[in-house]
Amino acid sequence: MTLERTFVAIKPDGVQRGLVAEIIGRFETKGFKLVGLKQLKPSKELAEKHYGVHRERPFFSGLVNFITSGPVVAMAWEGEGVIASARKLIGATKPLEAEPGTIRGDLAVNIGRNVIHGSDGSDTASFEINLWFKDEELVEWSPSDQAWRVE
Ligand code: 3AN
Repeated sequence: MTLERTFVAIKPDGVQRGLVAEIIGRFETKGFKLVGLKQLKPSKELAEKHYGVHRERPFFSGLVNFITSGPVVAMAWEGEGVIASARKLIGATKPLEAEPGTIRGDLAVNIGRNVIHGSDGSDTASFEINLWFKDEELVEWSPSDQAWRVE
């Protein structure tokens, strides 16, 4: 079994709409392990690094303004296959195309207000976890019921 970690962030719209518990619950009840969690108002520098691949896109400055506008709940989740699974739990970027049952499919309607971010691959997951968290903010622990999740 290869354990992976991924970065997930509840964006300001998700926090403002009171969806934090609902969203964390989706990952918790799936069986993934929370290894990092904090709420912050991201700096412009952090937001620009995080969305660096979109620097040339027309929505870039709006995206940076939005993500820096309010609280973001940043999380690192661990588990087998968690990077791809988190993307499935999150659903398609355009919420109207996201399947019912996914976070965006159930909780959002608009691409610019799609409530959540999840790393799209192993390189971005490591980059984003290192960008958002210091090493000492990530907690190594073993769920006491692990034997009931994974054989
Ligand atoms: P995802 O978050 O599903 O990986 P990306 O990486 O294509 O999607 O886009 C990053 C973020 O940029 C999206 N979550 C969305 O908030 C925003 N975004 C993408 N495309 C647009 C767009 N056409 N207009 C406004 N915001 C957009």
